Amino acid sequence: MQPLAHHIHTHVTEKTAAGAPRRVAVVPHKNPDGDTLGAATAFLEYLRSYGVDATLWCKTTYSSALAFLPHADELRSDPQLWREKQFDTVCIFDAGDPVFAGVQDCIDSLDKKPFIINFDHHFTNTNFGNYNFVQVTAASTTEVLHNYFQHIGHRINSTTATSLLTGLMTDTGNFSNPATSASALATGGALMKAGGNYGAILNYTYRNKTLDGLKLWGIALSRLQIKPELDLAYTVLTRADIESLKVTDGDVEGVANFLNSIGETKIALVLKETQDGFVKGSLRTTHDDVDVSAIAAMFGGGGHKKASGFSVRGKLAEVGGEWTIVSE
Ligand SMILES: [Mn+2]
Repeated sequence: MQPLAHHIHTHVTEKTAAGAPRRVAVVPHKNPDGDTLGAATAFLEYLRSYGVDATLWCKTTYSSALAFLPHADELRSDPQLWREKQFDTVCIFDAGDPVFAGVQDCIDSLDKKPFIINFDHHFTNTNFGNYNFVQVTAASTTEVLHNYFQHIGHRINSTTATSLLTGLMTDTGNFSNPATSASALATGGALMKAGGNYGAILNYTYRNKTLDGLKLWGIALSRLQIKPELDLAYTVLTRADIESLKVTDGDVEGVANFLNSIGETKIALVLKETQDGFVKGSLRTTHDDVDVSAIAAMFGGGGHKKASGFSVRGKLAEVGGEWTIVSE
């Protein structure tokens, strides 16, 4: 058995000094995607099977596309719950650090510093936990968690398999983007065998486009520009675009992934205005000789070599037929 996995399993399942079960916060990162919420809900199911007092908590709620996930309806977002529950252990999924996860303030509000367990696959992870189960070659945090369950010999039920398969499918673009490794496919196969509901995941997370969502894609595609000197294809979405249609930020997410299928350039970029006065950039590449996390880092962002992002204060403006970011 892998020692670290064994230590984590022992920690979460053992009783506290007072003889009570541990009080564990299970935390997906804010604005949760399929990977972080899939991992967190799978971990919640695992903890419950050992009688652990586990609470699913996230700073923000999830999109309707993820409402099918088991336990998603139990998700709490009220910061005062941390004062009430006084968690002794905090498990964070798919986040490079607790600030990105959106729980640093909550951790600081506890009377006693909690024990932190960190499950992730981002190579920018700061190893912020007391235990860090971080595997940067994994396609998703749910693949990391699947490895963890294998190490401790935890048998996966169909509910857990659906949660884990969701993260694997959403982070690999249904096994199509460069994160799709042999082990990702093998893990996907194992999860389907364990009862993971591939069809339901596909219907909820992918075949879920609305008419207004597709119209937004139309706007994005009509503004598409190529910068040959930067090997870049880019487009922009303003608040006015997003607010003129009944769409959520989730509807915009797939545009960068879609632009990544352009063969003429190596880098895809989508700039979108956020509600709070920022411009968010989503960078993608399919090429091994390009590291888009380095580009994101120049703007204070981060992420993966092939998928990264950044946020800068400002808004989008069209100047002489070209879009730029201007400060307000
Ligand atoms: Mn992930």
